[in-house]
Amino acid sequence: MQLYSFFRSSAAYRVRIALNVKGLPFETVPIHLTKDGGRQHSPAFHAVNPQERVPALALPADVLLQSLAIIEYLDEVHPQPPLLPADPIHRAKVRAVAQIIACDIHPLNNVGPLNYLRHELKADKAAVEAWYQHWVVTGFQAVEALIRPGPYAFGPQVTLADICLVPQVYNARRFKVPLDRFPGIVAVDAALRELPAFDAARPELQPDAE
Ligand SMILES: N[C@@H](CCC(=O)N[C@@H](CS)C(=O)NCC(=O)O)C(=O)O
Repeated sequence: MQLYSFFRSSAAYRVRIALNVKGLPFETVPIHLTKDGGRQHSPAFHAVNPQERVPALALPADVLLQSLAIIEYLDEVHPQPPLLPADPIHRAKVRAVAQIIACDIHPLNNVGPLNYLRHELKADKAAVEAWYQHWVVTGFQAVEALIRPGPYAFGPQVTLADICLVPQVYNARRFKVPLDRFPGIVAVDAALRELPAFDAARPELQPDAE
């Protein structure tokens, strides 16, 4: 498998973690999101992903898009270890936390919207940072209330919620969002980053890291 990735992309970071948790080898194909106006917009990558975003996972005969869809595919085809609990109520709770991060926090703080704030709406650096922090804090308030640390977000098994949480905490730290109000999230993040599958996926260790 080939993973079209950018070292700092939190959506690609999720898929790297999932591949590592499943023990699946993959080759990284770096797509730089800012050089040359963003290489995700190149014709070559457009042919891979018409949405012009990473991640994309190339299988021998197909390409999968969208981190959550890719991770659920991996979980269906390689069920061990499972990334969702067996109980339907517990599955829904894990998916809810994953979706707060992937569908509610991340899209507002993504490359495209931040560039729109900077270039179209002429927001200065302080305003962009305030926007970024606001949406992380709002989302993390919900995540903090919903997780049940022990040691991971929903107990001793790594789930989809954990896979979404660590990259979002990484991003929050990068943008200097104060995390002291979220002791549960901080503890879960620290416990997860001890795991080799999470450690190997971190941005600094990727072949395209800067
Ligand atoms: N919902 C998508 C988000 C993918 C996404 O937006 N990726 C960002 C990097 S984290 C990207 O490629 N942005 C490029 C751009 O907006 O031009 C997923 O979960 O895969």
